[in-house]
Amino acid sequence: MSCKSDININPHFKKNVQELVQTHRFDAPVYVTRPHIPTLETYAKALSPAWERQWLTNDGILHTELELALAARFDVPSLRLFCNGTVALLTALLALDLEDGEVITTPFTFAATVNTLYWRRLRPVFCDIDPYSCNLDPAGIEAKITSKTRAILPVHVYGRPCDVESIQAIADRHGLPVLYDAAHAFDVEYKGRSLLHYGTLSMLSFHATKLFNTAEGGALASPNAQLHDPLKKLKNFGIEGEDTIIAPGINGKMSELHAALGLTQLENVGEEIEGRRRIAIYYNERLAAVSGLALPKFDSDTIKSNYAYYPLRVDGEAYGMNRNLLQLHLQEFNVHARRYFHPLCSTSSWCLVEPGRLPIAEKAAQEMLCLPLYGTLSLESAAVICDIIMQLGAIAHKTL
Ligand code: T4K
Repeated sequence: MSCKSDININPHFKKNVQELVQTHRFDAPVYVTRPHIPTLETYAKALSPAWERQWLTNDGILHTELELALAARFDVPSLRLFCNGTVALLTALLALDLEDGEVITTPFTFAATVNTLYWRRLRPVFCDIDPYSCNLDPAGIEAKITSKTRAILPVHVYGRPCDVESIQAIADRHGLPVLYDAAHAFDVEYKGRSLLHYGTLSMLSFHATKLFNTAEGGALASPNAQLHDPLKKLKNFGIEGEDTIIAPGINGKMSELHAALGLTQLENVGEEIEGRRRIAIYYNERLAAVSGLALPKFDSDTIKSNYAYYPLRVDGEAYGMNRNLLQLHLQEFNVHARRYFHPLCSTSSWCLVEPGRLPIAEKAAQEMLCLPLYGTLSLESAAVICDIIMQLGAIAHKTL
């Protein structure tokens, strides 16, 4: 078979794709995700206690209610809300007094994970990832630990749990804190309890693109209450009472408008997960027979998944076209799949790693494509998306 980059100039391929576009193009864009939102009436009702009190932020009652409800949901002794996940992560670095050293982390994540290190003059030391989970591979961590290492910052990518036991064993041997980026891990359980029970602190993101969202928002959770009070002060400029500034804190507070949105979501986030599960299982059934596509696995004996993403892995040779071309062609059908996570964080100019040093992550960044997955995506739409993917592969094989 010829090189799949020939596809765009091959007239037979083009003609066949155009014919498929005629019959399978969506009228409205199908995005990688859509936020789970209440009706405006429901939202207004949830917000009304704040309106009545004319109290919009700074520890409002809706904020407190959401904070307590989430702590109870995950059964953790400490959970603090933030204005977004990035500021939560930054505040965690401050709370753990991490500055001017090295942090061992993964290159296969959203830019925010690694960018926060820059703000504390911490140098990311990248370890390669596990080829299946795409999470930091514990096997590579110990060799990277030096006298300058201050912490380990793993990410539960796509909500798939990291190898938390191995990571904790390494951290304990070296006396290092573990700060999890759990932006994708809302409601994920490992061995019967929330994943947030692992590590020193875990950050959640409640961005509009997340399973549970407050438009913008985030949280820090911990299996112990040691940092519960300091975090409250640090996210409020580091002030204590009216007379003392205890640390160079930040404005990381979540407003009542955001908390109200979160409270409405809590009531039916289970339905959102169920809606996503139906689509993810359907994708798995329909796409299983397509050569060159590696499909995600979900729930297992030890893991309760949250179906936050549907990461499809594309082997270009076997499928008929590579991931980038598949993404481009899907756009012709108004299907907007996303290359989470490309580019790797290790390609940023401020922490550049030579190509070839992180081979497993580099391959994943070339091959992963997240398909549309959200609770209101209909099975009919998912069926059309599967048809398109199957037929694009077949056309590539037939015409090249
Ligand atoms: N760590 C990790 C591992 C993360 O994934 C993230 C965030 C963070 C840390 C930082 O947490 P935050 O500070 O954000 O709380 C999005 C999000 O902006 C970002 O929050 C998220 N990760 C990342 C994975 O995805 P983009 O550039 O893909 O967003 P955007 O605007 O292209 O949205 C994607 C699609 O979602 C759109 O095509 C349509 C749909 N969408 C989006 C928005 C904002 C809607 O339907 N409605 C909306 O309101 O980054």
